[in-house]
Amino acid sequence: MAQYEELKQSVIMGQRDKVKEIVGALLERGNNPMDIISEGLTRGMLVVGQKMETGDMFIPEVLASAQALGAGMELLKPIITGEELSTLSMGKVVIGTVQGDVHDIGKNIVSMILESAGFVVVNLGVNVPTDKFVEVVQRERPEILGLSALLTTTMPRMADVVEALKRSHSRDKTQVIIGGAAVSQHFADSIGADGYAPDAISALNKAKQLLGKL
Ligand code: B1M
Repeated sequence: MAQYEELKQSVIMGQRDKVKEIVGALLERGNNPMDIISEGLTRGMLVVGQKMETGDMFIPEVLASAQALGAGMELLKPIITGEELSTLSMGKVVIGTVQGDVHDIGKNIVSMILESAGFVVVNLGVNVPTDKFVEVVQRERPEILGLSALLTTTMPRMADVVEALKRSHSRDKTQVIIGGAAVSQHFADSIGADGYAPDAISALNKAKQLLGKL
C-alpha cells in the first residue's frame, strides 16, 4: 500500500510531523493499528538500521528517525490499548532495557502489545541496573520479567539479572523472557531464561504460553 511506503520513508527521513499526519490519515481510513506499526513504522526503522550499519546514516539522523517513530506510536498507543483491552488481567509483567543500553523502541512496542492484551505492565525504562530489576521483582511480584538488549556488549547484563534473581530467591516465582536484536534462543537457553521472543507478537505469545493462557 502506497501510504505504508510513504510512512516508512518518513521514518527513514526522520520527519516527525509527516509521520503523525500519515498515521492519523491511516487511522481515519480504518487501517489496523498493528499493520501501521509492522508495515510502516518498523519497516522504516529496519532500513535505518541497515543504513547505520553501512555508514550511510549517523547517530543524529538515527535519533530523528527514532523520534519520528515515537511520535507515530504516541497516536497509536491509546487506540491499541483501548481497542483490545481485555477486562481480565492476564498477569503482571515487569519490563526494562538492561544496564548500559538505551534502546527502547522495541521494548516499548512489546510493552504496549502486552498491555493491549490485558497484562499489567510495569515499564522500568532503559539502562536499568541489575539490582533495580531484583528490587522491583521482589516488590511487584510479577509473573514475568521481560529483559531487552540491543547491544552485544549489554547482553551479559541479562545473565547477571537471572543470576541475581537466583541469589535473592526470586527466580522460581518469576519467568524471564528476553528479546532484542542482539539476543537469540540459543543465548536465552545459555543463561537459563524461560523464553526468547524475536518480536512483539512472539513476546505476547510466549508470555501467554508460559502462563498456560495460550
Ligand atoms: Co543503536 N545500535 N546504538 N541506537 N541502534 C543498533 C542496535 C545497531 C545494531 C546498529 C548497527 O550498527 N547496525 C548497533 C549494535 C551493534 C551490536 O551491538 N551488535 C547499535 C549501536 C552500535 C549503537 C551505539 C553504540 C552507537 C554509538 O554510540 N556509536 C549507541 C549505544 C547507546 C547505548 O545503548 N548505550 C546506539 C545508540 C542508538 C540511538 C540512541 C541513536 C538509537 C536508540 C533510540 C531509542 O531506542 N530510543 C539507536 C537505534 C534507533 C538503533 C537501531 C538503528 C534501531 C533499533 C530499533 O529501534 N529498532 C539499531 C539497528 C537494528 O536494530 N537493526 C541499532 C526497531 C525496533 C522495533 O526493533 O528494538 O529490535 P527492536 O525490537 C523488536 C525485537 O527485537 C523485539 O521486539 C521488538 C518489536 O518487534 N524485542 C523484544 C525487543 N525487546 C524485546 C524484549 C522482549 C521480547 C522481544 O521480551 C522482554
